Amino acid sequence: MKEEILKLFRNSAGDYLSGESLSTELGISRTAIWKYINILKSDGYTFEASSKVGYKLISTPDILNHQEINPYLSTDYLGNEIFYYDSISSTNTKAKELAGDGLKEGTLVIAEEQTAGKGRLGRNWLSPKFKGIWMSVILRPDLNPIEASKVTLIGAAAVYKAMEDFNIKAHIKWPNDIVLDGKKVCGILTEMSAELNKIHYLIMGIGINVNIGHDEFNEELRQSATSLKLHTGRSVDRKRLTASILNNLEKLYNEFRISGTIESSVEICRNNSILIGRDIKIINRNEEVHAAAIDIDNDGHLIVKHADGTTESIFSGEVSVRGINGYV
Ligand code: BT5
Repeated sequence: MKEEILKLFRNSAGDYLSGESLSTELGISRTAIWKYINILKSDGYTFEASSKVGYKLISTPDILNHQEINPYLSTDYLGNEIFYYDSISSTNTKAKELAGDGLKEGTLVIAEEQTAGKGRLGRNWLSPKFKGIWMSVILRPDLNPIEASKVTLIGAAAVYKAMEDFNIKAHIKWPNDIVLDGKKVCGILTEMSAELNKIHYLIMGIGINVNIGHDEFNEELRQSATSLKLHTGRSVDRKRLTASILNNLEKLYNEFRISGTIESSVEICRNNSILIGRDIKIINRNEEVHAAAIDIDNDGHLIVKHADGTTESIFSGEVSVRGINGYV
């Protein structure tokens, strides 16, 4: 009912709605309307009330639940169902649990804060409350498990496009980072449950530093991480950005579902790559190799050229890539 009341206010283009009209429209008593308005107030919505003309919605809270994201979503299935948490250990862990219970492709888990956010290979992911977008999507692609890393590129391309919608020009650092001003602003963690030749489900976890301030990063991250707010100098609307990522993700993922190719995503990753044309370090467990990044092929592999002139195609798996002198 809360969502239906909000919908009426959103459609009223900032006008007052009387208790009576709300009551008639929704088929509940005026006392019930008044109760719901009070609940919405305690959720962080503000209303102007006038005894003559009724209520006007003044502002909505900066939270990422279904009722706040849905008005900006144009997807068919991504984000239809949203599991929203004020605080959680890791949205990826929760999404895995839900996927194991059989929840549908497109189901989204989103939290205002993660207390044990995960990076790749057991690394940590800083996820302070209300300052970022910490979310995981359940996907069920019909794909051989060795090709799962392709999906990470679709995620990176979607985040890139969403930032572009906000006039923010980022770069993609293959395979799973988005970079601004030479620093990491977003990381993607794709995890899966599979048999030898069949994926049961895949979880795409996306973490974006939206409104994190300089002081909220620890000493180490200050060198390598940034946020959209630090880059633009102003707060960025997390709801619209979340919806824009999902809108872009569904488009790019649909191409893949229908044709099996990730060409549009690869093109975005290739054209906006921070690595191509640079000398890089490829770190695989304890081994470190220097090479020149020269391309990303249509399957999403990074093509590098070694000092002896041979080329190699690298698929993300467990490798980390760094610039010769630092993060990029
Ligand atoms: C990643 O790992 O970049 C994947 C991050 C995925 C986070 C999302 S949030 C929603 C979902 N739920 C989760 O639990 N995770 C996903 P990797 O490439 O391994 O990078 C991890 C490294 O990035 C760490 O070792 C730090 O050095 C650095 N790091 C940690 N937190 C950061 C942050 N907020 N911003 C930038 N860098 C960070």
